[in-house]
Amino acid sequence: QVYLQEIIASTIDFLGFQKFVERTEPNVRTLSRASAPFILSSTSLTEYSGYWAEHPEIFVAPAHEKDAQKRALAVLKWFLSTLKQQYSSRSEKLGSEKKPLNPFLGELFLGTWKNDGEVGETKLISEQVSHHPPVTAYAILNEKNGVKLTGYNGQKASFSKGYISVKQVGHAKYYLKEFDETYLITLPSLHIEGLIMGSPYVELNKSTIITSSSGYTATIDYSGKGWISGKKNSFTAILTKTGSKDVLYNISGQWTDKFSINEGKGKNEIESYDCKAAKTTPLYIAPIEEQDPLESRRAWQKVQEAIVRGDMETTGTEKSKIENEQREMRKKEKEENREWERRYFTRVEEDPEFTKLAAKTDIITEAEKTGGMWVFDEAKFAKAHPTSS
Ligand code: HCR
Repeated sequence: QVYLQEIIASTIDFLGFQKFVERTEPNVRTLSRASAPFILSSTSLTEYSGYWAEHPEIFVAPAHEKDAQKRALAVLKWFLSTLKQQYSSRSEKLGSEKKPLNPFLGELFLGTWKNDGEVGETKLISEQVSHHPPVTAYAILNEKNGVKLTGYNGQKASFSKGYISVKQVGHAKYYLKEFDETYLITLPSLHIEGLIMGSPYVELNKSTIITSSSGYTATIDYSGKGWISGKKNSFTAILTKTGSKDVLYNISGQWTDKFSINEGKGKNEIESYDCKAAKTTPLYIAPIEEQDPLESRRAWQKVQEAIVRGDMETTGTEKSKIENEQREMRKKEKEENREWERRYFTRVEEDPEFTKLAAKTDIITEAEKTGGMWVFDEAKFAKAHPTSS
């Protein structure tokens, strides 16, 4: 019981839903500032943006596909290949899902995947663009292949009887320079399972839509244990021409295990993918002493070391130092009537590319506007990295 309360409380604390819970779940309130060591991760949420491209060769593969239909399939395959990293890598590495560090406004996580040959370098830029509500924006750039992924996401949680559901707010855009083609990707909802057994893990629900400016739409439907296949982390996906019901390809399997890609509606397999066998490329991150003070691992160093040691007192003290410093900064900005300048992203009222493609998806526009829409700002990037591009 205490374990469940601690997890719910910690998720509330993290996703900033104190007020809602104070009204609906008063027992949980007293715990909402506490965090038991067994659920804490030493990784900040800004690092999660890297999960989009841990297989850089799959990330850039669509750039080499001349046929538009096969290109749309390659984008779908890349997206599916990211799910295991995004939603189950903590459970695999740490034994269960953990609560990440809540990034401060302006926090950065920068890195590079250095691949040889055709793939080349892929840069990761992740920035916390909002603290209340928490929103992380990212850009992943592979100049050699002309591939760019940009996006942002926040989360909204709801609770009922120890069951945590998380809705993601935001979207991603995958861009191919050679074909001047954009794919708008919606983000799946998720819930936390295994709470009763004391080993929380993520299960995805509902669906993801990927719709392209070239006229293709992929729909991925998630189902967990006890659904059609009875296996956890299951999904079925179809690729069609946008607006058509004719299935060009269908894919089914488990996003943490194996899936098979079939032509048409039936079981005519043309490829299979083994999520467990696919090797990831390590992300190169500058040594701490060379990092900007706003870079995640430098800023959180003392907290992270304390979490790893299991030293909860130092964890609390060092966390409070960061939080107090941030509070002071926000106070000063308010007094001076200015806003924190985001380093790589800009808030916009409307993103025309998004508006055009979003009409074909189930993205709720109001939700998208929570805290603004964030776009990668090429001019800011060029200023910060004069030698790239
Ligand atoms: C919900 C979650 C924080 C947000 C994490 C997101 C949605 C962040 C964006 C990434 O691209 C994908 C992603 C993957 C994670 O699965 C998801 C996290 C899972 C748990 C965490 C809660 C805030 C922590 C709950 C407390 C634990 C102990 C269960």
